[in-house]
Amino acid sequence: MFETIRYEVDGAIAWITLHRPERLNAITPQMLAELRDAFADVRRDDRVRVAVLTGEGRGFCAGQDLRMVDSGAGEASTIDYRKTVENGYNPLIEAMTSLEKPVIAMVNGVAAGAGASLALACDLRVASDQASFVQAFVHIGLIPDSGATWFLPRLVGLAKAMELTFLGETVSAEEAWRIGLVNRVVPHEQLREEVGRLAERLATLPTTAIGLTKRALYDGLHASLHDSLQREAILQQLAGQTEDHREGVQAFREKRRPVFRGR
Ligand code: LHQ
Repeated sequence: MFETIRYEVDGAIAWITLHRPERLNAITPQMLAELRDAFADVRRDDRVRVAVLTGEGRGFCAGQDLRMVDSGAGEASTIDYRKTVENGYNPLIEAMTSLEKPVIAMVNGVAAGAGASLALACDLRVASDQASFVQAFVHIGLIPDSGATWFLPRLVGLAKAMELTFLGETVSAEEAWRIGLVNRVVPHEQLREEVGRLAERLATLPTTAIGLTKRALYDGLHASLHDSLQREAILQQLAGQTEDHREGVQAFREKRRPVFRGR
């Protein structure tokens, strides 16, 4: 049913693959709509406890498809950028960050422009040693969008965020790891296996507690300590009512490994 992405559920893991390899998975309006639908499926499907976002071929995602940006020589583009961002990209970024299940970016190759933003909107980033990141916006006279101005300074600090966005230089996977842009770098041939292992591990953890932790961390980024303490109390009440919490405590008492079912 999807044309520009692949969506496969394997056990508790949803694999979402950007699928326009000949264009380094550059983003079209159709791809944005399909990604929004895919993340809605992840949200709805109780079997799914982890999502992985990756790209087909040698790129992760090259950002907005620039062949669709019609800017005749010397003229301003006819696209309504505000609408494209507000109705196309922003709901996707919000769907990913408000999803109360962990999302891993499996960064298999170059992530540029809004393609890098998609990786930033995931909760964890595992990069191939062949991956790279480019804040490409400046090269075409645009500003970073799809959350990049929010995520970048929080991940790498303001000074580095300014440098990356002003200069638009390519950041290698190793450098991305050094500055805190990615969680792990693995040899390219082992990427799928490593991410699969990480996803499987996350899928055996108490999904509700992880989802609520994600919510608390995101909300906490723009809250006072007082508000965060209050939010923790409210969310802890929710986590404390889950079967997984009961199972965790029981397993501790019985000195065995817990079996979390995500309920
Ligand atoms: C592409 C693209 C691409 C189409 C490579 N589009 N074909 C923008 C506008 C409107 C509103 C909302 O927000 C946005 C947000 C944005 O995302 S702006 C930023 C858009 N992205 C870029 O500026 C990145 C453009 N691409 C590149 O700089 C390079 O291609 C990178 C650094 C990604 C990769 O470089 P290489 O590894 O050297 O590959 P390549 O350049 O040879 O690309 C391979 C093919 O993919 C090539 O096609 P061809 O037919 O010549 O083989 C490229 O034209 C195509 N491609 N990016 N964004």
